[in-house]
Formats: sequence, C-alpha cells, structure tokens
Amino acid sequence: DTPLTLRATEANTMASEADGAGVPGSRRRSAEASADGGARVKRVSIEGNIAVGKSTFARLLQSACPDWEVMAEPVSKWQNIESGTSKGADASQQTTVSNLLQMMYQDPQRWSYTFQTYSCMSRLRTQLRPPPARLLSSEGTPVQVYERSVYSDRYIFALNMFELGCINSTEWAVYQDWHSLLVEQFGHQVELEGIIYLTAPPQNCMERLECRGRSEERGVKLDYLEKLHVQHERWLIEKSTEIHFEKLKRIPVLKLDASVDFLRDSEVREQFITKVKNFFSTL
Ligand code: UDP
Ligand code: D5M
Ligand code: MG
Repeated sequence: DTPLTLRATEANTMASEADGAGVPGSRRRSAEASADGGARVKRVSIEGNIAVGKSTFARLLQSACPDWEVMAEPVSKWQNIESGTSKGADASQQTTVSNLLQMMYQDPQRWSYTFQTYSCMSRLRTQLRPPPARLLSSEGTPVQVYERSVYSDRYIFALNMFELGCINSTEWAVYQDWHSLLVEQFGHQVELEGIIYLTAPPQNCMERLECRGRSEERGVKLDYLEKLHVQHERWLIEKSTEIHFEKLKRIPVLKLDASVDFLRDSEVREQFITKVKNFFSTL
C-alpha cells in the first residue's frame, strides 16, 4: 500500500476514460484574438474532488452554451509522456511512453513532486492560451472555463501530498517558490474571475470513481478522497488555507451540490445552468 492507493499492478487501459472526450467546439485559435478583446473574457475554473463530475459538468456547460470555451483537464497527457530512449544517433527516433499518473499512484514518495511539476506546467499552458475569435465576437459574456487550475494544483494536491509526507519539506519549499514566481510573472493571464465548486460526499465520489474505472485509480482509497474533500472545504468554504495571491483570496465561489445525478436528471441540469449563467453575469 501507499499513502494514496493500494498498489495497482495492471497495465493502463483507457476504456472508460471520460476526460476531454466529446467536448464539442473548436479549439482553434485566431490571430484576431487581440489583447484588448481578451480582457473582456471571464475566466472560471471548475474545482472539486476526484470523480465528483467535473468533466461531465464541463461537457454539459459546453453543450449548453457554445459561446463559452470549456477546457478539460489534460489527463491523457499525464498518462502518455514520450521520452527518447537512447543517446545514439541511430536510435534517436526511439521513444518510450510513460504513464506519470500511474507512477504517481504506485510510488507517491518518488513521483509526487515530478507529477506536480508536470501537472502545473500543463495547466499553465492551457490557462495561457488566448481566447478564440468566436468568443470575442460573441454578444453575451464570453467565458473560458477550465477543469481545475494552477491553484488547485497547489492548494489541494501539492499541499495534500506535503501533508501526507509524499513531498518532503525541501521539495515543498522549492515547489512553492517556483509556483509563486510563475503565477506572479504571468499575472492577469492566469488569474481567474470565479470558481465553480462541485461538491459531493467523498463516498459518492468513490462510487463514481469505481464506476468510471480509470485503471490508474484502482487503488485509490476513500481516506484519500476524504482528505481531498477537507482540502477543498478549507480552501473554498472555510477560507482557512493560506493563500499567496491577493485576487484569489477574494474570488467569488459558486458551490453546486453534485451529489444529485445531474447527468441523468434534466431538471437539475437546467437549475445548474441557470445558476452558472447568473454567476457569470455577476463576475
Ligand atoms: N457521473 C454520474 N452522474 C453525474 C456526474 C458524473 O454518473 O451526475 C459519473 C460519470 O459518468 C463518470 C463518473 O461519474 O463515470 C466521474 O465523472 P467525471 O469523469 O465527470 O468526474 P471528474 O473526475 O472529472 O470530476
Ligand atoms: O482528475 C484526474 C486525475 O488526476 C485524478 O486521479 C486526480 C489526479 N490529479 C489531478 N491533478 C493532480 C495533482 N495536481 N496532483 C495529484 N493528482 C492530481 P479528475 O478529478 O478525475 O478529473
Ligand atoms: Mg475530469
């Protein structure tokens, strides 16, 4: 066992992977997306525990309003990291593919810090992408919606890894130093105007996680989801997490009860969309 999981030994399969699949709408960027136009665009993240329903909710938002741009978490990137295998010129084409998500769950002491560097980098890349032209020409409030953010990386996962002892105090100090530097340097380009917090009891998330059947998560225990739940509550509801960015301390949070099956209940879906539209209009 590891602090995060029971040891998962089976090979990675992506049979029931939901992330990123089916999010409609073009992601093509346009040179027309001017800096001025970009300033109109509101930026919001969807936060919540593992398997609470963020990707499902993201797809729902994208189909409810094609004028919003919804970006799924790049889980498949973390599952497929390509690297060269040889220093020799002839073999330079050879690559191996490693699954960093699986490595982190199997050996968190060894791989948590590396995972945090890569997940933060990939989120930063997503949050730095300029809005597409169609968003700038939309009549309503143009919104970019991200599944999680560089902030949940730090104030949920990295912090939790540190508290569990999977990241040591030196790694934690180094992590916090470069995270602050990057976020400060990129300034308003990575700032969010609001957060949608999907919440459900950890037991519900556990059931959804099992139902989704992502192989890397096979050993995830309820205890881990409970810890992540507490981190979310501290950050977004109790506001007791120490935050290092001024705007983030005052960010508006829309809390939605995702314990109801919004995937199958159209009435709940409609209520969620209405709440989200009202929330966006206040940002
Ligand atoms: N799910 C569900 N009802 C809901 C929301 C989600 O049955 O109202 C299922 C969904 O089909 C998936 C699992 O819960 O099998 C996890 O959802 P998702 O991948 O969206 O969660 P995330 O990890 O992105 O928060
Ligand atoms: O999150 C995707 C999966 O990736 C899930 O197993 C949690 C894990 N994840 C995401 N971000 C992090 C960070 N920063 N550290 C550790 N683990 C992380 P899902 O909620 O299923 O969409
Ligand atoms: Mg997801």
